[in-house]
Amino acid sequence: MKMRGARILLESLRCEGVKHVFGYPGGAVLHIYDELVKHAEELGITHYLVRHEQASLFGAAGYAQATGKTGVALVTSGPGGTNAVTGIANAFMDSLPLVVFTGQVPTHLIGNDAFQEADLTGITRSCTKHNYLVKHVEELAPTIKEAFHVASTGRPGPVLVDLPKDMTAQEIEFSYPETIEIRSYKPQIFGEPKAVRKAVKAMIQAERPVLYIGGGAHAAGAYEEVRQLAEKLNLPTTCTLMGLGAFPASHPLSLGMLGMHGGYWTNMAVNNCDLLISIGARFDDRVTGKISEFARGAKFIHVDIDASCIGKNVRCDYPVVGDAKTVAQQMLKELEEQLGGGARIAAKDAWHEQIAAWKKQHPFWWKEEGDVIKPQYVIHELHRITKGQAVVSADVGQHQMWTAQLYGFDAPKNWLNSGGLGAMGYGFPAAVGAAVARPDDLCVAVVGDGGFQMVLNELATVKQYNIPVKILLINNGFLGMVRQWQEQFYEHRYSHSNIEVQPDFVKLADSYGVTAFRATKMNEVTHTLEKGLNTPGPVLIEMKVAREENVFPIVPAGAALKDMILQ
Ligand SMILES: Cc1ncc(C[n+]2csc(CCOP(=O)(O)OP(=O)(O)O)c2C)c(N)n1
Repeated sequence: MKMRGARILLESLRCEGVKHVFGYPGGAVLHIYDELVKHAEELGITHYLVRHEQASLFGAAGYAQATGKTGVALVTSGPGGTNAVTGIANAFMDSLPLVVFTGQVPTHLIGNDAFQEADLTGITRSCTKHNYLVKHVEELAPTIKEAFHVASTGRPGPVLVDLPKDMTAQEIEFSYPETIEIRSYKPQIFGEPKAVRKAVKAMIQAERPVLYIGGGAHAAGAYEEVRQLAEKLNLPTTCTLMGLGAFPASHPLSLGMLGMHGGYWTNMAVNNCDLLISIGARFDDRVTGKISEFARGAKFIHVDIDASCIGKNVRCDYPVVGDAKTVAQQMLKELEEQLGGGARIAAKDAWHEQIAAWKKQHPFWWKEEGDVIKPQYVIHELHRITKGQAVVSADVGQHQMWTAQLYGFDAPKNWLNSGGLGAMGYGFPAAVGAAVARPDDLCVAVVGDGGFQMVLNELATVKQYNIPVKILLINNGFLGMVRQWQEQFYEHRYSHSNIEVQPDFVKLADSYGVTAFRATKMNEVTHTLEKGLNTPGPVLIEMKVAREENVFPIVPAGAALKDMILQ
């Protein structure tokens, strides 16, 4: 059957199993929106109208983080596309599978400085895994097929498809390709057996190993394999900010998060290990601190599906290119073989005792001070009340780090945040995406008053669709993380980080028709949280917290992990 391009796009989404799209209309995508209103229901696609294009990307990213499926965003040309760039860059940094459709001026006007023209493929070249400008309607369906394939395979990432308006108007016979073959794109799934063998030998012999898990374990779904490796080899296991939840926080072998705001015991373990086994992590500077001092006495195993990651930041003794789940399976098999051949796993009792002693010496802590609400206590209570089972989406700042340190993620895909780009404004719209994807789960957005003010217009979105996100606003009246750095590293000079001038958030939520509660004293925290979390529909829960609380430990920028400041 002949269809215009706009309908072909929607039919292609149906073929890809897409059920949810986050978007914002405009002139260049009007044909698509017209087909949406006519056919969305029969195609089983629900479109969520956000209130700023950035939120469509963050919504799609939250959807992807909470499910592992590809998130889809649709925005118009020019400003629609440029407003989406932060969200695209975020997905690129955090390796999230997204397909982003942008409108473009008609092909004959491209390069004419036409109304709402922006070179979106040019602008996003360095922050997409791949991008396409569709110039012939015959290419539309195959391009979409390819876009979904590229976004979700190998190291996932955002793929942009730029759609000139005439491409969505022209008619052609629709057929969707069943398979796709890209000659130059063949992600390596299996690790090279010799490399796996060498790595496993080192793992068996190590006396002070640490297993270091990153977001790649989520992307590959390597949960069971990672757990088995840790248990069989008795490996203390740490997760990056992006890896949290890939290994259960309550597991006896769990060390929690490492890096700039990692636990003292975790960073000490990494610093003193003799073998660091990295699976799906990229040795980000927030993890390593001063690179020349990072785990100096250790050998490194680095498993990554992206060969370009290996050796990029740290030297690597045992590189293994491959999918985290597949390589971990290969490692388990190899382990059995080497043990069957007489190899003996090195004893590690002294190592575990040492780590336990470090933990006892400096656990996470905070000081209670009268009535004033301590933000750490709020996160502690959130964990207790939700039994650690909520989907928690954080924004960026101090509250993000306290949540990462204290929520204790046991299950995968329950922790969403902007790790690589650190984009304020992520937490709330990402929680919207998660709540759309997982309607049966409690979704909480933990946000600061700075980041929330970047996206609070999305209160209209959650009201319009009755999306039951619980927004937990940790309000300290400061751009808290900036203020902390100014206090610690700029002699208390609080330059433009005070944001006490702000709306009455409870009244503001109320004006959107969103239920809101506020606590101002420690003894109000628990029941305010319980009331908010148990109220159906979208809810704002504001906690007026201590204004100048700091996140500890902190490794100063550029310092070695061992030089973390503890209080
Ligand atoms: C879009 C963007 N702009 C600026 C920053 C730099 N930045 C990092 S944390 C932070 C403060 C966040 O303040 P708030 O949202 O109130 O959270 P808090 O740190 O107080 O918990 C800022 C400005 C950023 N990460 N993202």
